[in-house]
Amino acid sequence: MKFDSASLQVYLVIGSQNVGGKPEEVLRIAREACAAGITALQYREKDGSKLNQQEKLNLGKELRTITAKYQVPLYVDDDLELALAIDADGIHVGQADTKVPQIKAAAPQLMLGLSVHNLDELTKSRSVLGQVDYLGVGPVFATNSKAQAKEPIGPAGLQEVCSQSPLPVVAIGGIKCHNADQVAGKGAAGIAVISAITASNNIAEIVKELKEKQTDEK
Ligand code: 3NM
Repeated sequence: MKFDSASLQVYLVIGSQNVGGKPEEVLRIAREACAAGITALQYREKDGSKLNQQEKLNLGKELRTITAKYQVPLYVDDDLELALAIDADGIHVGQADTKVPQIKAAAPQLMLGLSVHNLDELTKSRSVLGQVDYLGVGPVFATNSKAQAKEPIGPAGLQEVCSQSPLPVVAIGGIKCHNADQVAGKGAAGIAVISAITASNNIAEIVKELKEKQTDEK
């Protein structure tokens, strides 16, 4: 699949650890969110995930089926083997994860996202940006969804990184309906969320609102 920055508009990140360890909840939310119009989905088993390899593989395959049905690009967080095994469209890595050149060499067909938290990390990543499709930048606001999240950079910090980034940016961290308008207009192509969607009782409505806020402010 060829990368399109429009796919960053409303990007759901999800793993069993975000929904009380229940794979069937991941699937329900993924189905509802895809039907509601999310533009990308990242399967992220981390931060206390209790699934074993086989369970991850099973869940990943089911997510592949759902996302394929809705033509939503599927990324896997920091697990190249799993990304290849479930035929994902892409992989997302952090600064401390497997390095970009190794991933690109092993799987040139995968789209590739890289997390960058500030200008310093952007500068340090310059040499590999030619191999990367988009940057994940955050946390913009405080978040409870990631273990050892860094200090929030705020909308101004986001704007600063976006202004220096040669690549499209998806903003992440603590973004909800009530603060999404502070993120819009700062140069990001879209927003990535966990809890705004996983904790919602009305996923269709939340996805619609998050999308509208993106479109309104640009
Ligand atoms: N990465 P929520 S923040 C997975 O800053 C992730 O790189 C972050 O979850 C980063 O939308 C984060 O619930 C968690 O705040 C986002």
